[in-house]
Amino acid sequence: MSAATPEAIDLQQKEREIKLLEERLEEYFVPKNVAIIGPSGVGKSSFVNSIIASFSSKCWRERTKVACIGGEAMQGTCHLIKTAKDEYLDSARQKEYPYPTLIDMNGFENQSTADIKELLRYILFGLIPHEHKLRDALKIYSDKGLEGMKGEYYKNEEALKVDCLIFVTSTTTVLPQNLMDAVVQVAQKEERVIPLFGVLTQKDKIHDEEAYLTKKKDFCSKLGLPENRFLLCTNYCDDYDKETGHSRWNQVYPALDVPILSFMRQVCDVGIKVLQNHATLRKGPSTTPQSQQDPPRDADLPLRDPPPHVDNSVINVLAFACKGLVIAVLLYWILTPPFDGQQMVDACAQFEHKSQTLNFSIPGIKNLCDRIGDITQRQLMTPLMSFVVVIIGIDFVMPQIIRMLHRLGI
Ligand SMILES: Nc1nc2c(ncn2[C@@H]2O[C@H](COP(=O)(O)OP(=O)(O)O)[C@@H](O)[C@H]2O)c(=O)[nH]1
Ligand SMILES: [Mg+2]
Repeated sequence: MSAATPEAIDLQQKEREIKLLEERLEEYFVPKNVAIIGPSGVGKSSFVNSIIASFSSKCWRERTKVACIGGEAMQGTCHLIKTAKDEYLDSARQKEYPYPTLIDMNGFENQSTADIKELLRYILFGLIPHEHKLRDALKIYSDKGLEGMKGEYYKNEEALKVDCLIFVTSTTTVLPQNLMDAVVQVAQKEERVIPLFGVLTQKDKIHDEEAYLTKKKDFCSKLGLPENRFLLCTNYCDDYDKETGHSRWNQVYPALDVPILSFMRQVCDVGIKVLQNHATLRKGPSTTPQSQQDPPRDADLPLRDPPPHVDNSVINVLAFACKGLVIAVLLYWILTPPFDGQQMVDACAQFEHKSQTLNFSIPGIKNLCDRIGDITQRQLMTPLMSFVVVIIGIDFVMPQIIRMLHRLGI
């Protein structure tokens, strides 16, 4: 047997990693909202694209815009961009798994000011919608303060409530201590505690191993990251294409994918979850007075009454019950005979009595009267209800069966 090429081994490793990731994803149904934060130019958008490429077996594709170094676009568009699994996955089989929704954020610099922290708070609670310009939110804060922010965003659904936050910076830049401070405070020290991960990009640019190790140590200790929550990686980028002499447009690079995939397996683990997830930013008293000038410790900001927690499975059962009720009422109405069943029963009783006393029989009417129970509505109830239960049961079970077949690759 001929020896496998290094590329083949890498591809096999990648497939193994995807399988391991999917085994983790099998443990729950709703995709996690994973947000990426860090200062501009460190490779956040490249990292989002690299995660997506690592999930793919075809080729890298641009899903979120990468800035070009030195160009005007370097400042980025500063939007919050959500990319859900249905937009980025290639195969129907993979779409059956709750691959994460990735949230790319441009516009944060190395600051830990009150406005940055408040914006971050709104983002983490999912109140800033897809494609919203983060600089607009900061302008609202500077023009109208917290009341302005509340007026603008409290009405939004908590649609993008963040389940996991990845702080990205690069091996080539100075650690953004202020932004790291802000993230630790808002994501880790308030009521709702969000799991934090850290990524250092531009592994390909490390020349001084010792300086890198010092940076990694500082980065991990500042963010409180254990080894399993840290990743050093090279992203899909022009530099890597040049190094390999290939183009990412036409392929994936398993050597870049494998570390990213095993990191994402940690990020997507069902056990890594938000503490006090029910907490909400909405309702209750304003945080305005102190925060406008000398902000209090953010941990002290009052978090408001939690909304009633409604379990999705309860909603599902209620929806099925309503559907069952509607079908039952419709069928009852359709199948009700167009005559009064009781009159028919009485007529048959009289016929029975007369035919016995006068000793005669009319076979057609006798047959009809023998089967009277079948055509009056009361007797229809049992088959009717069984029918409804079977229909609803199929509704409930079919999606699970289809999902299982997809997973088996059928
Ligand atoms: N050499 C190298 N360049 C990278 C890497 N990641 C990103 N870049 C480059 O860094 C620049 C900024 O990347 P971008 O993803 O837009 O950064 P963002 O502003 O944080 O979203 C782009 O030119 C990327 O090609 C990497 O791992 N290695
Ligand atoms: Mg970007």
